[in-house]
Amino acid sequence: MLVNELEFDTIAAIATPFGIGSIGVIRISGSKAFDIINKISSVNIKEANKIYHSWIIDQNKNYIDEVIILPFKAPKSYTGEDVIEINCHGGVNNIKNILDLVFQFGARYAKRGEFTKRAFFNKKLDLTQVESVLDIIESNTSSFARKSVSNLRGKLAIEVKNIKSELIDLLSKIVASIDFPEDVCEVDYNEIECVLENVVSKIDKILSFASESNILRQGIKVTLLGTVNVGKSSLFNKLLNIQRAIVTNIPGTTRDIINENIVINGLNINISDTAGLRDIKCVNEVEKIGISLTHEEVQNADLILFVCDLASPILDDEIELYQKIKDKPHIIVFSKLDLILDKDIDSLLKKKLVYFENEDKENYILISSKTEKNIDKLKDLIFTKTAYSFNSNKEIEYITNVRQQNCFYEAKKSIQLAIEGVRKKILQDLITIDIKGAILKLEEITGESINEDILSNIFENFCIGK
Ligand SMILES: Nc1nc2c(ncn2[C@@H]2O[C@H](COP(=O)(O)OP(=O)(O)OP(=O)(O)O)[C@@H](O)[C@H]2O)c(=O)[nH]1
Ligand SMILES: [Mg+2]
Repeated sequence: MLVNELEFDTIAAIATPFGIGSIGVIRISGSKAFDIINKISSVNIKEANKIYHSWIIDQNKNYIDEVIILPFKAPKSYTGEDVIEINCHGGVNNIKNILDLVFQFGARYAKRGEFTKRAFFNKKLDLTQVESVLDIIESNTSSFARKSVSNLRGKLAIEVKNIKSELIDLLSKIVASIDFPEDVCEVDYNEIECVLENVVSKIDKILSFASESNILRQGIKVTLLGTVNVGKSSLFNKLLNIQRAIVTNIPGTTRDIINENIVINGLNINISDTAGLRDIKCVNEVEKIGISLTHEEVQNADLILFVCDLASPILDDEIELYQKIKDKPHIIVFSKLDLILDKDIDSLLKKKLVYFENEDKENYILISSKTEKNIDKLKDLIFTKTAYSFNSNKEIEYITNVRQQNCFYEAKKSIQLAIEGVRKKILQDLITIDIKGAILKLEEITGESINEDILSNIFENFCIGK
């Protein structure tokens, strides 16, 4: 399989988004890249790392576009092959005209992630770097993009290699003593345990940033919940700063779940507005469906904003609903503050809080979507609440994804088995089996040993042209 993968043909694709823009970049990679460009360029392209100003010309000597051409020679390119980048004028049809010519002269359309796949097979990038490329492209927040760059620079891969080389050194010592018992004495069990413990603590350090990594990558799911007409959609619109959801004084306005993303202090928050909950007997079929969707949405929420109208008397439905969600992470949002006279706020709040088991100050807030009072404070509260395991001041040293984390957990499991063996002083030959198991799992992280299904899975997430 690997051999076939290495017999690459020449591929091409647009590397910039397909649409209207001042510049579009077409990338060609493979052994025919220079041949192809020289068949369609007004200037002869031969030297690498030079910038050529040229025209693209078709077989009938028609001028197609004025371009800048950047040639790279293997192995000094992104893919490790000969690469030509054509900077042309943006615009779907112009790019298509040039790409058609490139295809006519022998390139084929690149598949998803194929350029990066070639970079991986040509050892220009290891698998952690490949995954960081995807993270950088797809990051929802600038903080995640910035953090992902550390892995593109090889931060995770270098640490994995360090850990692996400690295990390989240990393994070689043990194997040498087994193979040449007369010449090499048996490795001291204490020494083996010491190396293995050290490896576990290094893996633990990487894994200690796992939940922060996951939060940075996926963001947090926040759901607005409450009875009808309490002001959920009004608050949703204020948090987004756009009129996204319909707001009326008719109870049961919202039916479908509406999802949008906002960024608070560098954290990606996926916020959803839901149908207000009320007695299902009083509502029509459409609202019934909306209500059942709300229940599902609450199950998946990382944080619930329980909206309660401060200006209206508390409802039985509200008390019942609160009992259902009180053990999940939540904030009680008392809405419509502008409708209450300042002098009445404290006593009203006191009365309402009784129904909410007199929750602590940090679990509730009073807001007005109309005057925007405390909307920014609510955003801060959402951040501190959702960031219970995420401290933006904590320097996240290692960014990992779930695949990498699973490999680390598996590697750690094998080493712990080896440590148990060491403590029982079992034959050192048997201990090597678990050490080898851990090494294989570490190699899976960097892609030195990996199965084809996992690889395909990773590259299928890429876009065409990357
Ligand atoms: N004065 C005042 N009125 C508000 C405020 N927030 C919402 N309202 C009004 O309350 C009514 C209901 O608001 P919505 O935001 O649609 O309430 P909802 O909870 O989404 O309602 P459903 O979708 O029916 O469940 C509308 O008439 C809003 O203008 C507020 O902060 N102050
Ligand atoms: Mg609504």
